[in-house]
Amino acid sequence: MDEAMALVPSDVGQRLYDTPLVRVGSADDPEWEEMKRPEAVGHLFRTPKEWLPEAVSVVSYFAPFSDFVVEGNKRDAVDVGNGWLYARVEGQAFLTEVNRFLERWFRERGYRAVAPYASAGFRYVFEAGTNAEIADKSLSFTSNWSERHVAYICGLGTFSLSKGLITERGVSGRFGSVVTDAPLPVTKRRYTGLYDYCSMCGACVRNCPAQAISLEHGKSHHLCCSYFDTLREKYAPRFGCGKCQVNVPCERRIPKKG
Ligand code: B12
Ligand code: SF4
Ligand code: SF4
Repeated sequence: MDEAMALVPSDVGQRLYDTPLVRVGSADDPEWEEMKRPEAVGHLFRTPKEWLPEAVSVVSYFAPFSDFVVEGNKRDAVDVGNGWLYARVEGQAFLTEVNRFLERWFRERGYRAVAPYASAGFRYVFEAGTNAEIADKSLSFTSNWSERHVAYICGLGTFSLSKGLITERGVSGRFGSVVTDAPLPVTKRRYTGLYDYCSMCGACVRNCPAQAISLEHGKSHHLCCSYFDTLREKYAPRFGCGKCQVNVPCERRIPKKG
């Protein structure tokens, strides 16, 4: 965090991320096609071979948020911590650079590589019909490269009630990935179920200021996103919330069940 970015002088020099977790998936994994099912990501999703026809491996990483980011977002039940705001905006810009660095790293060694989320071909839609570039106006809250679904296939972790992906280092953090034709050792998934790492404890339900999560119906992207819109003005040019990812048993680890 440098002086130009910092909201208050004491934030200068703070780190946003801890050491990442890295896992590798096979581009031939039959799970990629499953992502096109409407209940998974939907037909917008592009498999690794649709991003790079020669694809062999997918490298997916999780960058856990630092204490500065996580602890700062716990101080108030509603107000968003400075670190969390930086992590959403500058922290994501940093990961976009990491994704591009990974592309270059493979290319300089003679391999092909594409980082979909950092590429010009990445597409996402929030509320249905709001993205002019997406022909199917019925699609909502989806993308052509969902980093959590990619991480799930690559062995990084499982989904949860709050819809965040829980890794061995918890849910508080962000994901990135690169598709390459480099042959790499594939990680064995340590889970079989979509929600294996979630204890269904309900702490995220109680934390959510938008009442967007319930034990009965899971998480509503619509309520979460509408709440986000109310925060954009308050924190402009930044935004964020993430109260479902702090002060919860899955914050930094796989929670105990029972
Ligand atoms: C659109 C989007 C949003 C939207 C909608 C959320 C969403 N999940 O789609 C909004 C604006 C609400 C949002 C909010 C936030 N987001 Co967001 N967002 C994205 C984005 C750009 C695309 C997500 C996407 O493609 N979703 C696809 C849909 C289909 O996902 P889904 O509905 O959750 O999937 C369910 C179904 O697939 C279902 N399912 C049913 N049947 C089946 C069958 C199979 C086989 C499978 C696999 C699944 C499945 O299970 C899934 C989970 O329940 C990604 C970046 C990216 N490129 O991935 C970041 C991303 C998901 N966001 C992220 C973060 C951090 C946040 C916020 C914390 C923001 C903040 N800074 O405060 C909040 C958290 C909200 C929450 N509780 O999840 C992180 C996730 C971190 C994590 N640990 O999971 C991502 C990956 C960004 C990143 N670079 O890391 N986000
Ligand atoms: S707080 Fe509890 S219910 Fe919510 S995602 Fe984490 S483990 Fe699951
Ligand atoms: S990001 Fe905020 S509004 Fe969205 S589900 Fe999590 S706690 Fe609720």
